[in-house]
Amino acid sequence: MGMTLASDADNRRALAAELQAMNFAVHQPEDPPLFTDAPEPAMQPMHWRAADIAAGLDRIGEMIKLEQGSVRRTLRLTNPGVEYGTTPTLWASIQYILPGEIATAHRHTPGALRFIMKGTGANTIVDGEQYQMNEGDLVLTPGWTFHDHQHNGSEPMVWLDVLDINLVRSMNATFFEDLNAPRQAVNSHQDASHREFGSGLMRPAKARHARYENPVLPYPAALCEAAVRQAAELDPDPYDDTAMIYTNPTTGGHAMKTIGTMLQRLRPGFSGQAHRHVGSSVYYVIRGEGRTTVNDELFNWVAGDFLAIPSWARHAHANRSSDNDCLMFHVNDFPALEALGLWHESGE
Ligand code: GTQ
Ligand code: FE2
Repeated sequence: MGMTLASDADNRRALAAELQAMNFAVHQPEDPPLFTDAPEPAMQPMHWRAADIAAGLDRIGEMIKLEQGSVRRTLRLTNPGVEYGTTPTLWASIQYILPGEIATAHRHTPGALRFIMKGTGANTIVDGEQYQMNEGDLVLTPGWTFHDHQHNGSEPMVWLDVLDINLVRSMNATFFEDLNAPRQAVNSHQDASHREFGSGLMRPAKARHARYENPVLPYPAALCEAAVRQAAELDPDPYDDTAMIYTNPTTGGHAMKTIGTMLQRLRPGFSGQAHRHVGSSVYYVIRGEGRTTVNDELFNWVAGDFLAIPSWARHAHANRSSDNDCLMFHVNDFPALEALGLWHESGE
């Protein structure tokens, strides 16, 4: 036959121009596949060293001033594969506050957490509840709560901030408001939410401070470390040894609905198996010396370092010491994935 049939590809190309004017499209031969067989994150595995963080903090301490309504003085952890923030969902930054300074009151719909890395003497106020922050504490700032921080100590204070800024941004749900005063008024009882709900095993017969989905704002270091120590007497998980999740004591679920938080201990000599799962993670090494392989990269880390692991990367953790344990604070976006029915994992 003399007639040549137009190929499907030719037809698709011809349609493209015609449909574009009406804001329609059909899949073109040169377009990437609609679906990948598995996640292919642009986010890269990362390692930030304690010494570099210390140098960066010195620089921002010298150069950046805190004023009413100014953005915080922070060192943000960046990634060459992520345009904005630390992972596709999260921002992790290290906040540096000097004696006498105030980080003034504001609120935003992205939720935030602080994990105190170094120092003493700063307090935060979250919707009127004041809390004196100490090393190893986790303090939550639920979305849309007013919060401000003041440092009354004598040495600089350092903490990790993690916010779900990228997740909230991708859903066009960002709101922000400055309070027209440096600090909020303080409630009569400090850490009232902790007093009512902080045991985790008992709850008040008549709750007075259950204002949020999760009523608890502070997770004091001593309590959380005791929980990990208690669980570490049991056999290790083959991948993570002892990993305890910070929970909402009223539901048993995650402390925050989008951001996951864990305290993880690797016993002396522990060498974990490799596995992979969806979700992006940031680790802060509280103590110890260990090794994490991510895909084909090897990261030897020490106390004060940070790591970031992309979704679906094969990874394994090990303690490099046979005498001392490792303790890590692990932040991730697992709760958001679980809530959306997207959790997926596989052992290797
Ligand atoms: O302390 O309120 O790292 O609003 C980024 C945004 C910290 C804070 C950050 C913030 C804060
Ligand atoms: Fe904030």
